[in-house]
Amino acid sequence: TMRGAIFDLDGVIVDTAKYHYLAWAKLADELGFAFTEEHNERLKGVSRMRSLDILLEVGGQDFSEEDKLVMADKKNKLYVEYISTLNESELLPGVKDYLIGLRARGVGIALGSASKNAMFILDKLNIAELFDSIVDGNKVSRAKPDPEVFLIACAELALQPVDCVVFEDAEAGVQAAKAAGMQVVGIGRPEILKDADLVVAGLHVLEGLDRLN
Ligand code: B16
Ligand code: MG
Repeated sequence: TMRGAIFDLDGVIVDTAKYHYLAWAKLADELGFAFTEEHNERLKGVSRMRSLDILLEVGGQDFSEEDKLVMADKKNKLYVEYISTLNESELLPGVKDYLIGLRARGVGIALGSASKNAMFILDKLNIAELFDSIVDGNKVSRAKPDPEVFLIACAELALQPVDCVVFEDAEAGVQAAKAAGMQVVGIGRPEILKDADLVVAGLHVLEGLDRLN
Protein backbone atom coordinates (compact mmCIF):
# COMPACT_ATOMS: atom_id res chain seq x y z
CA THR A 1 0.00 0.00 0.00
CA MET A 2 1.02 3.58 -0.67
CA ARG A 3 2.19 5.40 2.45
CA GLY A 4 3.93 8.22 0.61
CA ALA A 5 3.12 9.99 -2.66
CA ILE A 6 5.81 12.00 -4.43
CA PHE A 7 4.74 14.42 -7.15
CA ASP A 8 6.69 15.93 -9.99
CA LEU A 9 5.63 19.55 -10.60
CA ASP A 10 5.71 20.53 -14.28
CA GLY A 11 3.36 18.28 -16.24
CA VAL A 12 1.77 16.66 -13.18
CA ILE A 13 0.51 19.53 -11.04
CA VAL A 14 0.68 22.43 -13.48
CA ASP A 15 1.59 22.95 -17.13
CA THR A 16 4.52 25.30 -16.67
CA ALA A 17 6.14 23.83 -19.81
CA LYS A 18 4.33 26.42 -21.94
CA TYR A 19 5.95 29.27 -19.98
CA HIS A 20 9.37 27.61 -20.07
CA TYR A 21 8.82 27.37 -23.81
CA LEU A 22 7.96 31.06 -24.24
CA ALA A 23 11.10 32.07 -22.36
CA TRP A 24 13.42 29.63 -24.19
CA ALA A 25 11.93 30.60 -27.58
CA LYS A 26 12.59 34.28 -26.84
CA LEU A 27 16.21 33.51 -25.99
CA ALA A 28 16.59 31.47 -29.19
CA ASP A 29 15.02 34.30 -31.18
CA GLU A 30 17.60 36.72 -29.78
CA LEU A 31 20.34 34.27 -30.75
CA GLY A 32 18.91 34.17 -34.27
CA PHE A 33 17.27 30.77 -34.56
CA ALA A 34 13.82 29.24 -34.13
CA PHE A 35 13.03 26.98 -31.20
CA THR A 36 9.77 25.09 -31.76
CA GLU A 37 7.28 23.48 -29.37
CA GLU A 38 8.47 20.15 -30.70
CA HIS A 39 12.03 20.98 -29.66
CA ASN A 40 10.63 22.01 -26.30
CA GLU A 41 9.44 18.43 -25.64
CA ARG A 42 13.09 17.54 -25.09
CA LEU A 43 13.33 19.99 -22.18
CA LYS A 44 10.56 18.48 -20.06
CA GLY A 45 11.88 17.32 -16.69
CA VAL A 46 15.41 18.38 -17.67
CA SER A 47 17.45 20.80 -15.51
CA ARG A 48 17.86 24.46 -16.48
CA MET A 49 21.51 24.20 -17.58
CA ARG A 50 20.94 20.95 -19.46
CA SER A 51 17.93 22.57 -21.16
CA LEU A 52 20.17 25.42 -22.33
CA ASP A 53 22.68 22.93 -23.74
CA ILE A 54 19.90 21.21 -25.72
CA LEU A 55 18.64 24.58 -26.99
CA LEU A 56 22.12 25.62 -28.14
CA GLU A 57 22.57 22.23 -29.80
CA VAL A 58 19.35 22.85 -31.76
CA GLY A 59 20.70 26.27 -32.81
CA GLY A 60 24.14 24.86 -33.59
CA GLN A 61 25.79 27.36 -31.25
CA ASP A 62 28.30 27.10 -28.44
CA PHE A 63 29.30 29.46 -25.64
CA SER A 64 31.62 29.57 -22.64
CA GLU A 65 30.31 28.33 -19.29
CA GLU A 66 30.30 31.94 -18.10
CA ASP A 67 28.15 33.13 -21.01
CA LYS A 68 25.84 30.17 -20.50
CA LEU A 69 25.24 31.12 -16.87
CA VAL A 70 24.29 34.63 -17.99
CA MET A 71 21.91 33.21 -20.61
CA ALA A 72 20.28 30.78 -18.18
CA ASP A 73 19.79 33.61 -15.73
CA LYS A 74 18.22 35.77 -18.40
CA LYS A 75 15.86 32.96 -19.40
CA ASN A 76 14.90 32.42 -15.78
CA LYS A 77 14.09 36.10 -15.23
CA LEU A 78 11.76 35.98 -18.24
CA TYR A 79 10.20 32.71 -17.04
CA VAL A 80 9.59 34.08 -13.55
CA GLU A 81 7.96 37.13 -15.13
CA TYR A 82 5.65 34.86 -17.18
CA ILE A 83 4.61 32.77 -14.17
CA SER A 84 4.16 35.74 -11.86
CA THR A 85 0.41 35.78 -12.60
CA LEU A 86 -0.05 32.02 -12.16
CA ASN A 87 -3.03 31.11 -9.96
CA GLU A 88 -5.19 28.20 -8.77
CA SER A 89 -7.15 28.13 -12.04
CA GLU A 90 -4.03 26.70 -13.73
CA LEU A 91 -3.84 23.64 -11.50
CA LEU A 92 -4.23 20.56 -13.73
CA PRO A 93 -7.61 18.75 -13.37
CA GLY A 94 -8.12 16.78 -10.15
CA VAL A 95 -4.86 17.81 -8.49
CA LYS A 96 -6.19 19.58 -5.44
CA ASP A 97 -8.93 17.02 -4.70
CA TYR A 98 -6.49 14.15 -5.12
CA LEU A 99 -4.00 15.71 -2.69
CA ILE A 100 -6.74 16.44 -0.15
CA GLY A 101 -8.01 12.85 -0.48
CA LEU A 102 -4.52 11.44 0.14
CA ARG A 103 -4.06 13.63 3.21
CA ALA A 104 -7.39 12.41 4.58
CA ARG A 105 -6.12 8.82 4.23
CA GLY A 106 -2.90 9.70 6.08
CA VAL A 107 -0.63 9.36 3.05
CA GLY A 108 2.53 11.50 3.26
CA ILE A 109 2.86 13.98 0.40
CA ALA A 110 6.08 15.27 -1.12
CA LEU A 111 7.17 17.27 -4.13
CA GLY A 112 10.07 15.91 -6.21
CA SER A 113 10.86 18.50 -8.89
CA ALA A 114 13.90 19.65 -10.84
CA SER A 115 12.69 23.25 -10.71
CA LYS A 116 14.41 25.89 -8.60
CA ASN A 117 11.18 27.89 -8.81
CA ALA A 118 9.01 25.17 -7.26
CA MET A 119 8.26 26.98 -3.98
CA PHE A 120 7.26 30.15 -5.84
CA ILE A 121 4.93 28.12 -8.07
CA LEU A 122 3.29 26.15 -5.22
CA ASP A 123 2.63 29.43 -3.42
CA LYS A 124 1.02 30.93 -6.53
CA LEU A 125 -1.17 27.81 -6.87
CA ASN A 126 -2.05 28.05 -3.18
CA ILE A 127 -1.23 24.37 -2.46
CA ALA A 128 2.13 24.60 -0.63
CA GLU A 129 0.50 23.71 2.70
CA LEU A 130 -0.74 20.37 1.33
CA PHE A 131 2.87 19.09 1.14
CA ASP A 132 4.74 17.48 4.04
CA SER A 133 8.03 17.81 2.20
CA ILE A 134 9.22 19.88 -0.75
CA VAL A 135 12.30 18.68 -2.61
CA ASP A 136 13.22 20.88 -5.56
CA GLY A 137 16.14 21.86 -7.78
CA ASN A 138 17.76 23.76 -4.92
CA LYS A 139 18.05 20.63 -2.79
CA VAL A 140 19.42 18.14 -5.32
CA SER A 141 22.77 17.91 -7.07
CA ARG A 142 22.04 15.10 -9.52
CA ALA A 143 19.30 15.49 -12.12
CA LYS A 144 16.70 12.84 -13.08
CA PRO A 145 17.12 10.01 -14.20
CA ASP A 146 19.29 9.93 -11.08
CA PRO A 147 17.03 8.82 -8.19
CA GLU A 148 18.40 11.44 -5.73
CA VAL A 149 15.38 13.76 -5.76
CA PHE A 150 12.93 10.96 -4.93
CA LEU A 151 15.21 9.32 -2.34
CA ILE A 152 15.52 12.63 -0.47
CA ALA A 153 11.73 13.13 -0.62
CA CYS A 154 11.15 9.60 0.71
CA ALA A 155 13.65 10.15 3.54
CA GLU A 156 11.98 13.46 4.43
CA LEU A 157 8.65 11.60 4.69
CA ALA A 158 10.47 9.12 7.00
CA LEU A 159 9.42 6.24 4.70
CA GLN A 160 11.11 3.48 2.71
CA PRO A 161 11.17 3.52 -1.13
CA VAL A 162 8.81 0.51 -1.30
CA ASP A 163 6.18 2.56 0.52
CA CYS A 164 6.33 5.43 -1.98
CA VAL A 165 4.60 6.02 -5.30
CA VAL A 166 5.97 8.63 -7.71
CA PHE A 167 3.75 10.61 -10.12
CA GLU A 168 5.73 11.67 -13.21
CA ASP A 169 5.12 12.98 -16.73
CA ALA A 170 8.67 12.68 -18.11
CA GLU A 171 10.55 9.56 -19.17
CA ALA A 172 13.66 10.64 -17.20
CA GLY A 173 11.46 11.00 -14.11
CA VAL A 174 10.00 7.52 -14.57
CA GLN A 175 13.55 6.13 -14.81
CA ALA A 176 14.54 8.05 -11.67
CA ALA A 177 11.60 6.61 -9.73
CA LYS A 178 12.38 3.07 -10.87
CA ALA A 179 16.05 3.56 -9.94
CA ALA A 180 14.88 4.68 -6.49
CA GLY A 181 12.98 1.38 -6.12
CA MET A 182 9.56 3.04 -6.16
CA GLN A 183 6.31 2.39 -7.97
CA VAL A 184 5.52 4.99 -10.59
CA VAL A 185 2.31 6.34 -12.06
CA GLY A 186 2.95 7.96 -15.43
CA ILE A 187 0.89 11.04 -16.24
CA GLY A 188 0.45 11.33 -20.00
CA ARG A 189 0.78 8.94 -22.92
CA PRO A 190 1.53 5.20 -22.41
CA GLU A 191 3.67 5.01 -25.55
CA ILE A 192 6.08 7.55 -24.06
CA LEU A 193 5.98 6.38 -20.42
CA LYS A 194 6.68 2.72 -21.19
CA ASP A 195 8.34 1.84 -17.89
CA ALA A 196 5.66 3.27 -15.62
CA ASP A 197 3.63 0.73 -13.58
CA LEU A 198 0.43 2.49 -14.61
CA VAL A 199 -0.25 5.40 -16.96
CA VAL A 200 -3.21 7.75 -16.65
CA ALA A 201 -4.10 10.97 -18.47
CA GLY A 202 -4.13 13.00 -15.26
CA LEU A 203 -4.76 12.95 -11.53
CA HIS A 204 -8.47 13.56 -12.20
CA VAL A 205 -8.69 9.92 -13.34
CA LEU A 206 -7.31 8.61 -10.02
CA GLU A 207 -9.37 11.07 -8.05
CA GLY A 208 -12.49 9.78 -9.81
CA LEU A 209 -11.55 6.16 -8.96
CA ASP A 210 -10.98 7.04 -5.31
CA ARG A 211 -14.45 8.50 -5.11
CA LEU A 212 -15.94 5.23 -6.41
CA ASN A 213 -14.26 3.23 -3.63
P1 B16 B 1 13.79 25.80 -13.36
P2 B16 B 1 9.77 19.23 -13.13
C1 B16 B 1 11.30 20.83 -14.63
O1 B16 B 1 10.23 20.66 -13.75
C2 B16 B 1 10.77 21.25 -15.99
O2 B16 B 1 10.03 20.21 -16.57
C3 B16 B 1 11.94 21.59 -16.90
O3 B16 B 1 11.47 22.01 -18.16
C4 B16 B 1 12.78 22.69 -16.24
O4 B16 B 1 13.91 23.00 -17.04
C5 B16 B 1 13.24 22.22 -14.86
O5 B16 B 1 12.11 21.89 -14.08
C6 B16 B 1 14.05 23.27 -14.13
O6 B16 B 1 13.24 24.37 -13.85
O7 B16 B 1 14.46 26.48 -14.49
O8 B16 B 1 12.52 26.48 -12.88
O9 B16 B 1 14.73 25.53 -12.20
O10 B16 B 1 9.04 18.53 -14.23
O11 B16 B 1 10.98 18.49 -12.62
O12 B16 B 1 8.85 19.66 -12.01
MG1 MG C 1 7.63 17.03 -15.18
